[in-house]
Amino acid sequence: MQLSRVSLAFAAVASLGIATTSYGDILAYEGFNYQASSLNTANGGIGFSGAWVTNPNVPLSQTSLNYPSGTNLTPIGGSASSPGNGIANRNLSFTINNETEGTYYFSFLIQRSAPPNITSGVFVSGLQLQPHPGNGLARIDLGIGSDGFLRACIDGQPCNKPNYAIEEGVTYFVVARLDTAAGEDRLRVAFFNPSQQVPNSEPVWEIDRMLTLAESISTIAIRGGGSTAWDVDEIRITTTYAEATGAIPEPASLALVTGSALLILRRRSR
Ligand SMILES: [Ca+2]
Repeated sequence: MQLSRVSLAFAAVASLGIATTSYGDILAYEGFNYQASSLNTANGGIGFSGAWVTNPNVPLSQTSLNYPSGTNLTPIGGSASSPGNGIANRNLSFTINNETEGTYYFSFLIQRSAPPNITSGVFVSGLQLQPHPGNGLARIDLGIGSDGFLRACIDGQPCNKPNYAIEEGVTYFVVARLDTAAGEDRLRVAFFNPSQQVPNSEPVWEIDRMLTLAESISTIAIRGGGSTAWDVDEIRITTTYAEATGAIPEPASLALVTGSALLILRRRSR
């Protein structure tokens, strides 16, 4: 009897917490929910202006990559492969102005599907955030080096990387936070392997660097090169950490309500 009372109280607290929490806005989402076999001219998702333009072809799989276990997000549709030594661009329907104060989150799934290849130097393949299709100015690269390491790079500046290479055939969840401001901007990145719990509050970021982005961000790109074969899925751009990761926010009021509920239960049990 007492147990069911406790369960009901927590169910009520949980539903209250969710019902009163704002999750902010998803600015863009691409889950690769397409029947076609290639990405060129695909025009789904939200937050985009126009379709994907790929050069060369980007093969689509009908199977999604998976989030780390316990992540409160569900992939849809399939996933995309890397475009060989090419690029796939898609314009956003909004612009991130790097000279105005703002906070943005980016998340996506990435998996390396071939051994490292460093015969031609380290080339970074991955998701690019850039001002114009293909010109590479003020570009942020989040992805995989041809040496097999995860990397976060800013165009023309040294890359940052965690001190481990990513395993072939293992999907990693990449979460990034970009704070824009007049003058210097700040980029933070964390990588989660399939068994790592994505925390409900912001993680200890593995990469945290200041940078100066000269232009706005209005395009995303899937960039291939250096013979690094990889897959990408579930691209999100949001204004909150919760929307980017599926984390359940913990509003201050929830702690208060939980405390009150426990107090009531203690009184009843006496
Ligand atoms: Ca998907």
